[in-house]
Amino acid sequence: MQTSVTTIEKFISEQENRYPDATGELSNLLYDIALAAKIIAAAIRRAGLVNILGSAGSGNVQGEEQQKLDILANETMKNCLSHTGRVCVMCSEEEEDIIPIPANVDAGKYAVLFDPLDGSSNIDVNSAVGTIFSIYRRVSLEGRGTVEDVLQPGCRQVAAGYVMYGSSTMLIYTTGQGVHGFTLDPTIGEFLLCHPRIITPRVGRYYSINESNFGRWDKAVQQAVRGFHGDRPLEMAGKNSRYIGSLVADFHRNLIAGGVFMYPADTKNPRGKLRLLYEAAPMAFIAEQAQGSATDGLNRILDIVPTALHQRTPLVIGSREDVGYVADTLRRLQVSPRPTGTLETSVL
Ligand code: P6P
Repeated sequence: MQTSVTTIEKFISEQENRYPDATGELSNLLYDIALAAKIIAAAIRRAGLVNILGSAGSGNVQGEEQQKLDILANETMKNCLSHTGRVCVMCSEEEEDIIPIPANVDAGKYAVLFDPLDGSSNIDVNSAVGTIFSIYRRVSLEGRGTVEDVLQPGCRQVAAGYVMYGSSTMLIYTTGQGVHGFTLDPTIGEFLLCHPRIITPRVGRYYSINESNFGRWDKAVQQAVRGFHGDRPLEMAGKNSRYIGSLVADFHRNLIAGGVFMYPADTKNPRGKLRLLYEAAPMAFIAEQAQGSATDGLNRILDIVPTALHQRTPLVIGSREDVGYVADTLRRLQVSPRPTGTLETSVL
């Protein structure tokens, strides 16, 4: 019987003990998110069963269940975070405005942003989906949190992570001291350490991009992707293509095996499709902590100063040399970088 298992609580506590001035609030906040992940995972594991049960009833039960799962994940994150006294404000992909803390609860020192269930359209085909979270220290001085506590550049994150509901449920996070992975053991309801200090390979095996958008990309982007096809082997060896259409799943595979994920701007999404605050920025923090990198094609994601809650950005993220190759290709083809968020044309 293996007895050297390390639970996420034990691991976070050991990490915290390295900082004498740590109050334990951030650790407890991470436990709160781990609890939310367990609740969401249990609901997702039953989604198929609901579908089977639902077949005796209305045909659209699964559809309602899909929407319910988005809402359930959002409500679960809010319920696990809002009454703790550790959070001053939240922001969710599912809600237009910032989410205030209940009036009868002390506002804490952290702002938490999340995409509660990213890629949820994949649930009905049993593909991996995920929860993505990002944590900042508040900048407002007291009272209820404000939008300024949320609109911070990614370089100010104090923690970020994601939960992947795949063949197993994994929680990956960083607090700036490396990237660490945990797998949920459903028999005991604990996240157990499985991937301490993840380092992503310098050059990846995979490239992940929705090639059906090829005709809508800028010429420079098309050139960069052709490089991943292997048409300029002296510059970049060809890679295997893998694309699930779920950011957490595509990112996680590349993080472990090495690879680059791209969601460029295109004529349909002139600022890109993915959201800066609760998709690109937390994943960028993780990528950089795993010795990878993340840009909008040219500019470091973590340096972008957000101006809107649901602001979108082009994204190139993963193995450092692959991300650098894309930027070099765009520069070589003289794609002029514009201040992020003001792209008129699909630069990337
Ligand atoms: P497309 C899922 O809807 C999502 O937001 C990300 O998880 C994923 O990377 C992307 O959209 C997929 O977009 O246009 O390729 O289907």
